[in-house]
Amino acid sequence: MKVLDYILERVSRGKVHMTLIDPEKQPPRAAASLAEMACDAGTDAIMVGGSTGVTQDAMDATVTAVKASGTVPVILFPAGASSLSRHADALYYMSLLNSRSTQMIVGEQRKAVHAVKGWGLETIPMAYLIVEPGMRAGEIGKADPIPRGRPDEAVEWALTAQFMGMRLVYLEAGSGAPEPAPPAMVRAVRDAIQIPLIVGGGIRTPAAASALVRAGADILVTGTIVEQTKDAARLREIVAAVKKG
Ligand code: 1GP
Repeated sequence: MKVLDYILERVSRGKVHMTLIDPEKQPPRAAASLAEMACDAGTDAIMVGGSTGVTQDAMDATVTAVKASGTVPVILFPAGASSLSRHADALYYMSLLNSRSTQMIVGEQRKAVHAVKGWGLETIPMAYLIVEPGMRAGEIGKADPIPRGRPDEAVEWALTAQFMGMRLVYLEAGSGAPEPAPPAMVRAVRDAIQIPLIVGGGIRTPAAASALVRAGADILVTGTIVEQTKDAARLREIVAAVKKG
């Protein structure tokens, strides 16, 4: 089964949780333990990536370790063409639509084509939209972040993505953001588009997770909470809040 079909099937049955693991934050063996913990907690997929210069070797080592200890698909979430791995199950072929840099919209994507084609890696077209504050992802991506009080702007970007054929839309407040994307923005986007909506960045509590899924997010992504606390109970509570919808 293709990973996109797996995601769409899960989304059709309920809310979905994904865990982000950044290869820069810990060695591969520790990443494997995090993946195991996340799978035990009920996460539906592991995303591997980070905002800053992860080398292909680091990606390969982490993806291989995570695949060996996890039980769910491993999807690349790369900052650019130099941080890919042939060992993943799929690659989010992301375009940072609200970047000021063509490199982040189509340039890195163009650089990646030969490796991706050669490896036969599944590509999942995804629009990546940075919402204030955006954190490192916003800086590295040279984004003009969507203001938190402008759900209408988020709707315009998300519809642009859908009309261009993207299969997923990701509203990203940035890893470690003080607060996630506003639920009112999530609701406005959910009401406007027909494709699944991913929300990530700054989700640390079951209450925040509940508010976002109730606002209409189909998929929630958490990273920092697992990496920093390694708290399996906290992660289980967040996944449970997501699944409860
Ligand atoms: C970042 O949305 C993800 O791309 C995860 O963010 O690390 O804040 O959970 P956190």
